[in-house]
Amino acid sequence: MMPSGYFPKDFQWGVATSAYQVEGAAHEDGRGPSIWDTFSHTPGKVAEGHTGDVACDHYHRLEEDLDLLAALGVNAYRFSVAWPRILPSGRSPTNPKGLDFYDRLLDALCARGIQPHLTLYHWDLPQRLQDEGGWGHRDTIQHFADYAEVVARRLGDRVASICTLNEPWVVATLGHEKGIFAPGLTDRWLAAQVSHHLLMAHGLAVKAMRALVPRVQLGIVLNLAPSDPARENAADRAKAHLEDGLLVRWYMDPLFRGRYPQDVLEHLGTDGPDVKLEELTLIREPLDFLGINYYTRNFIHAEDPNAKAPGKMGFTDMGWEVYPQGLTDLLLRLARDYSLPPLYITENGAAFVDRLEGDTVHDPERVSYLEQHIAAMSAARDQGVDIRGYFAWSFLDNFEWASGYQKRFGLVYVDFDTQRRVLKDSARWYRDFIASQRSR
Ligand code: IFM
Repeated sequence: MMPSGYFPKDFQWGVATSAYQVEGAAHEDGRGPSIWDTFSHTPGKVAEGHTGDVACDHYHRLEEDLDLLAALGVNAYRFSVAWPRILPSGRSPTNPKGLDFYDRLLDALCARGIQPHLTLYHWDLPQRLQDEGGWGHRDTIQHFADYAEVVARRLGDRVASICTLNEPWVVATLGHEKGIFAPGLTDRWLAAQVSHHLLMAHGLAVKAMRALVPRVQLGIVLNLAPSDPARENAADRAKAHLEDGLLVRWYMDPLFRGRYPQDVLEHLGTDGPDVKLEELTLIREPLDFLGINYYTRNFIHAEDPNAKAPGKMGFTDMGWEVYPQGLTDLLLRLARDYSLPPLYITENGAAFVDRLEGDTVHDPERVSYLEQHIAAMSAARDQGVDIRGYFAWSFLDNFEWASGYQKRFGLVYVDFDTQRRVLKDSARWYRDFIASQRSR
């Protein structure tokens, strides 16, 4: 079955990855260490002690992987470049071999007619900058803008878009408040400063790149979800509103309205960031696109933080509710509440337990997940939301952060012992779906 809806011929159908999750070659060709190298090598931080040292070995298998990408028929590929591969200590001097790798990646994509969508920061801060205070230190803002300039100058001639940050909520909250992602800190005050510094770094980088690559679409990617009250009572509704503030409005309001939400500032109290007017102006720098990563909704119960959502369509291997309606709801709400640039669904996908059977992996749940979410996106488009592309997460099974290699999100199965790649049924389904769109 194919999702209904009409998508224009130039709609971007892609898949996504990120550098640390797929590249491997952690110590090669002058790459410096990042906070995820340090974190994953710290005992107890990642499931089974897995690290991204080898990952999918994509660094050495570039051509083979891009052939596979081309075989899927995608016209777009979203990937990130590793800051510590390009600037091993976070600042100049640049590492020519690091830039050469991405140069080859872009040439190889262009040769295959696939549009490159580049992300500057998918969580791999150079360790040297972390040692100097990381995102908690204001100097990192300028270092990021300098890095953005280096990338724009060298790679900006072949990319369709550049995204500054992937999921700043994850960096601030999971990395600096909950401590479950690198750099593993647990300080709410610091997390709030970090979120503000990240947004300023985003604005400064956009400003710097705009002058250098006026043709390239510039934007940011946020992980967003509706926060639905578990019950129809005042307490659940109030908690859900706050959760929405922390996840959605804390990022959307400064980016598109020029202010932080008052209720969240009050909630943070003295832990809130110290914000100046000119900083809000910087954060509000106009954007060409907003990327949205959607996986599930939040289900909010005032007293029980572990309240389980109904899950009428099931749960993924991450324990996340399959809830495609949430994507439609979210998109309609954002279009209603904000004056938005064009949108991309920059990530959407699901981890399920996959079993390799000879040369196949049957993953009907993933097929159904993709189909339902594409239909949910289509429903929002039909109601007028301007969505220009969809990227399935992920192209390959890869290093799923604190879950290591235990959770598989790929359309392509990776045997991590042999590095063999095998198309799952979902990859074939996506290929056929894209082909059916082209032949309409
Ligand atoms: O694997 C991650 C990705 O790096 C960022 N967004 C969510 C994905 C699944 O957890």
